[in-house]
Amino acid sequence: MSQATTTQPPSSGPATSSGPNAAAVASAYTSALEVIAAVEPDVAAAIKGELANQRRQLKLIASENYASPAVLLAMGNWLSDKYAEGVPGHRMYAGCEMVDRVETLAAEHAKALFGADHAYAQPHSGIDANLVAYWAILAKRVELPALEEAGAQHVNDLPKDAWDRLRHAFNDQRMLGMSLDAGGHLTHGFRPNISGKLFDQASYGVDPGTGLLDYDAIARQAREWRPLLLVAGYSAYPRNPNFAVMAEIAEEVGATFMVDMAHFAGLVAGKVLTGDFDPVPHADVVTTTTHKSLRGPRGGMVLCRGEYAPFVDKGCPMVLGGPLPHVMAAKAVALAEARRPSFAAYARGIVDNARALAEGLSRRGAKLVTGGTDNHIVLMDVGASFGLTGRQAESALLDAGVVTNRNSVPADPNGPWYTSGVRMGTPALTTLGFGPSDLDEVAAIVTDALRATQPASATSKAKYTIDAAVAEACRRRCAELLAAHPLYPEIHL
Ligand code: DSN
Repeated sequence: MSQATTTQPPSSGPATSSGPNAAAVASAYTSALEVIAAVEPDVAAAIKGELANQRRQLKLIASENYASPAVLLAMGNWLSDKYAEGVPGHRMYAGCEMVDRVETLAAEHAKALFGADHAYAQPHSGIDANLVAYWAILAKRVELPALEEAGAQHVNDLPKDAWDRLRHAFNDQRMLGMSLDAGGHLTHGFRPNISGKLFDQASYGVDPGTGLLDYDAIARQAREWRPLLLVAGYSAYPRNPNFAVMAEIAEEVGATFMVDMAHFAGLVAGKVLTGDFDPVPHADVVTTTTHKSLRGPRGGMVLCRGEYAPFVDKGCPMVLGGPLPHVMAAKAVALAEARRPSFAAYARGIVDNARALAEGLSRRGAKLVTGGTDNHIVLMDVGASFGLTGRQAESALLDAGVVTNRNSVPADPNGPWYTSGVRMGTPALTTLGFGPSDLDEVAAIVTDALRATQPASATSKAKYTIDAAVAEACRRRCAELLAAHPLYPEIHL
């Protein structure tokens, strides 16, 4: 396997510090911003403003991170100017040698890192990766048998009546996925997303007493529902699903097993999740984003067994626009970083920090969904803990210098907009070099801020008041933590 040759951050220390490359990184950004400012100064100002904001606030959004300067710089260049529909060596445009090179590097790094048969690095986002996966599964499980039955090689060869039957068959398939209020994702068959309009979806939830997945109940539901596709993966579940058990359930009912590991790909890459908890050996298709715990550029990726590869590779132009070669280059850099031993230490740090945050919150009286965490997520029930809605708590925490997002809790009385929960995650702060004692102080800031917050009236689920002196003290404590763990310290703007 070839290694990425791009300049990379040092293999120890926070990934946001460039070590011996610090001067080069500082000068690259200073020069780039000068060039941008000469054309549209407001854009240069917004870029600087975003860094200032990120330096000012404690980032506890579970799906965000800080990519390294090498990853960020790999995106700002002329690879962006190339069209490259198709796959490496088989494109619709001439002159794609360098795009082939970066796409192949990204795929090879991903295969080696995750032990996958095949990797497809083109998806532009997690939604796109899931769409590629759904259409690949439909192509293999529904379209291919229809073509074989008609003795046709290609959909264009089907007579109109056979094509009409196939179009209806695409829309007549069943999916079983995790319910939204248990921590599932909108793209797993919910009506506001295209997946819910395409598939007839049923959801599995969690045990109402423990908040944990109940595999016997899921198996019973799968036997009854007989889905074409069983989907596992979450965006707000603080424990680790057992993918070996889920794969057995899928096999028993003849379903394709897909795992969306967007949230926890970094924990898989860093070998925190192994055996039954590593989705790659157990699933037919695995989708991910590259910018969450994996700490790469904003984008998506699909891994699959060899038998699904020819269908996955048709993602563009099936559901994707032209690939983004500059982003695939950055994915290759990030995946090369994730293959280093330091990334495994980072992944362990994410989980240690999440535990410290959960313990710190619980010790101070907060109620957590499932009582704690085994992964990077802590889901706090702010209704039960502080008498607030998620919306009120999210806003009050922002006043206190902490960025989170509100999230439903199981059987949420406040619905998906106001919610009763606040979701927190540790990938970003761990990248900055925060350790468990820092996360205990974060837990103290969060609980101090929320204890000083009240609903503004009995009728509004959004309005709140926070004690101004407490908010100011919390912001000062956040600033102290961030000063000890600076973001891109070499960049002075
Ligand atoms: N937006 C992502 C998250 O925050 O979990 C999922 O799509």
